[in-house]
Amino acid sequence: MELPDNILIVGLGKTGVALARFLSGMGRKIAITDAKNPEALALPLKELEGISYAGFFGGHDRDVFLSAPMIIVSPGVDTQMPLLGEAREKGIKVIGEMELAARFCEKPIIAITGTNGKTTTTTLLGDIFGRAFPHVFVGGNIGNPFINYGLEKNDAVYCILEVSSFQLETIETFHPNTAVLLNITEDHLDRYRSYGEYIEAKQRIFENQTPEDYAIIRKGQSVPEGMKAQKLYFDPYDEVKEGAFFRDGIMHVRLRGEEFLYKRALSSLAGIHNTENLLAALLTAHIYNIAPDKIEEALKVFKGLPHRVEPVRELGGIAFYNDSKATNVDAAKRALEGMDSPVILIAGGKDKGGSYQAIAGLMKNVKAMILIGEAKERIASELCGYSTIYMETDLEGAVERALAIAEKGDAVLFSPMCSSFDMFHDYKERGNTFKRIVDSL
Ligand code: UMA
Repeated sequence: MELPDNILIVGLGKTGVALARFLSGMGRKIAITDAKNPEALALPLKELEGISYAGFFGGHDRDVFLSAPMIIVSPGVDTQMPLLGEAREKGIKVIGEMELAARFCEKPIIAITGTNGKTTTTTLLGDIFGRAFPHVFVGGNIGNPFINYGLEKNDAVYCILEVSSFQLETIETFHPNTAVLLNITEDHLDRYRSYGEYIEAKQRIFENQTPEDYAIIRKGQSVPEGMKAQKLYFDPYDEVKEGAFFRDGIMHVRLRGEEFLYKRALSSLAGIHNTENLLAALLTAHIYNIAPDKIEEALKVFKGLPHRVEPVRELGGIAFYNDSKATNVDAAKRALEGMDSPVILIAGGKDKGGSYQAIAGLMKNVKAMILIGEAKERIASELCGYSTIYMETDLEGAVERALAIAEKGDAVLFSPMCSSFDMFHDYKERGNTFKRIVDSL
């Protein structure tokens, strides 16, 4: 891709820092703008030491947006922002980091999206492929911006990428050889004008695929009309002719006339949602003819990720679980489905505009719900009558309340159903705070 001499980067988080390094390495003059002021950006600014750039922090200036021939946005930047609209009208090229990185990557891409399970599936696939090939790049929404691929002297055989709807919004040529769509449920309705708009963004993962490519899809999930890739389905309940399914404790992969069997018990990841993640990963691995013994090794070793129904501690017969990554209602629903003891649910955070009703049917197992954060009133109004509700001002208060009302044999589950940005930097900081509070009890 032809890059102009001057480029504006919008957002100085992980993506902005990686973009600045890449573009300055390409000899480009860069400007960086971020809505936050320099004090709040102390950490990323430190990472830019040694790089030359013009910084415009503490807001977004119109002249800055309209003066560069190309603007590259971070995923957290709303692509409907009026200043970006004005820039496009003026003929300024506006693209996202994922698209830019794709233009500099000649390796086959395996991309994974879905509302939930994408980090788990991406990490497991990275592990499986890492056993079969000398080097694979694992990145994207997982926390390692794809543009870092261009920074490494890269001998990766494959790029395995977690991609979010935000990243897919700004693609043009991004072309995964295999695209995995795990599931779509309501999320990010604070960014999208409708659920339909969110679905459309997610489905763009298939947009540039050709008949040589594969699309791996949860059976029953709607896909765009006219998509060209070969579709393979996975289903945790029913048999599929070709694809992957689960029956009587065995995961089956049927592909190109062969069938491969894996005991579900090889993996310690619990829950039907994880069966879905495993099926999607197995099917993807078999597309690339990875040997079953390598896949089995990875299944046995992979113990799941922190902040996803992570056991923290048992205290007086009460088990505490950190599920801070449950930033939407569907993730909390999956966590509740996996609990076989009575639950004290701690939830709340920054509201994303969706409905919380999806867990109503599971509330019979919830002895009490303790709510915190900006969303607490709305959650309470949607779920009152299903369980006893307590309101607390912070996570400490919520954990203390949970300890006071829990009995031996109960589980205290912190599954917020909301993003963390009302009180924390991100879900990791929120989960670590929860673990620290629980450990100090
Ligand atoms: N900012 C502005 N103007 C705006 C909006 C944001 O200047 O209008 C600035 C913020 O002040 C902040 C910076 O942009 O300083 C943050 O940019 P960002 O939100 O894009 O964050 P990054 O650190 O670059 O992380 C992003 C992804 N974040 C989001 O999509 C919100 C990370 O996914 C991803 O790991 C990383 O790029 C590398 O690809 C996180 C996430 O929450 C985990 N993703 C969502 C999800 O999984 O549900 C989509």
